[in-house]
Amino acid sequence: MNEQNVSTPATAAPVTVIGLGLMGAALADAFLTAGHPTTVWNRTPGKADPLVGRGAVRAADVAGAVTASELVVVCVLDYAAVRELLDPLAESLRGRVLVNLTTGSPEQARETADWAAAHGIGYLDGGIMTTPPGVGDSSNMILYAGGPELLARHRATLAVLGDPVDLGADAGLASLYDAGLLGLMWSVFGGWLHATALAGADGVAAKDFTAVANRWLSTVSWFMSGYAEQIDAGEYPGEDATIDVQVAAIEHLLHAGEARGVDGRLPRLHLELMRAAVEAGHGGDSYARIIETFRK
Ligand code: FVH
Repeated sequence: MNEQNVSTPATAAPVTVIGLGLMGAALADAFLTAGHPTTVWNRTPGKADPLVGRGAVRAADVAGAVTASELVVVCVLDYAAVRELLDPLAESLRGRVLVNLTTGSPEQARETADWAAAHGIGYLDGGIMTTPPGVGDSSNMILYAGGPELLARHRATLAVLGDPVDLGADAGLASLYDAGLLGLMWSVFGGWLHATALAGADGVAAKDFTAVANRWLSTVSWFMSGYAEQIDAGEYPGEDATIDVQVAAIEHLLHAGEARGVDGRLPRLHLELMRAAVEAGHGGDSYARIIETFRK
């Protein structure tokens, strides 16, 4: 146990963590570091050993884990595992708060919230927007949905995992945001890797290109904020740059890639989306207009 990392504020509430895979272990570790009395349980018991060595209490079974704390955090593979573990313990959970940080669909989240409500269980559905090494860093977000009052009551405890972002009363929204934000991440990764391959073909080191790319992303983020206002207004004036001008620009990306033997599927997809907007008569609009293609 690393005593130097563990502080014990008088107000640290007891918490239970069920599921000690890579993420669950990181969550339990963050609670311990912040001085919360932490009870842990995992299907494969040995995964609890390092946490027990840091001061966690090992529950003998899931029922013991559930009854050890008012706040019960679960982070297992999927919702099927959550329900398999907790359905038989609904009565033990009554009056407690279940925080489900397992990844799932909005529909699964809403169904689990309904199950919890039917049994008098407080329910928060969450989406962890980082990987295990980022848990405990307040610059990383953890999205919560389904219980603004519950989140307010337990904010101080949950804040030790990351910055809690309240998405409101609809329990499906953390999963919906999570799925969409992962899609955004994969699109960014794809564009960055394609561009890094392009620059690399002319001898540019990935780290050199990425330093410039990261600055560009903050400008792109600024574009997005402006375009979001257009989307909410349902109007897409091409007052900064039109789709027409971007069709011309993306041709250069395609040609540069072809000349260097770089796979062009990603820019061709963007060109296809832009051309659809142009063919529908919207070439003079801003790039935000392309949301209409996704909506179809
Ligand atoms: N790792 C990450 O970066 C991401 C970040 C965003 C959120 N995800 C989600 O977190 C859930 C758990 O992910 P994980 O990375 O901890 O996954 P594993 O290390 O594979 O651990 C899986 C745990 O689930 C337990 N488990 C699986 N099936 C069952 C079951 N039927 N009954 C009880 N427990 C079950 C497994 O137990 P064991 O195999 O050790 O016995 C692990 O504790 C996941 O939803 C991510 O999408 C992580």
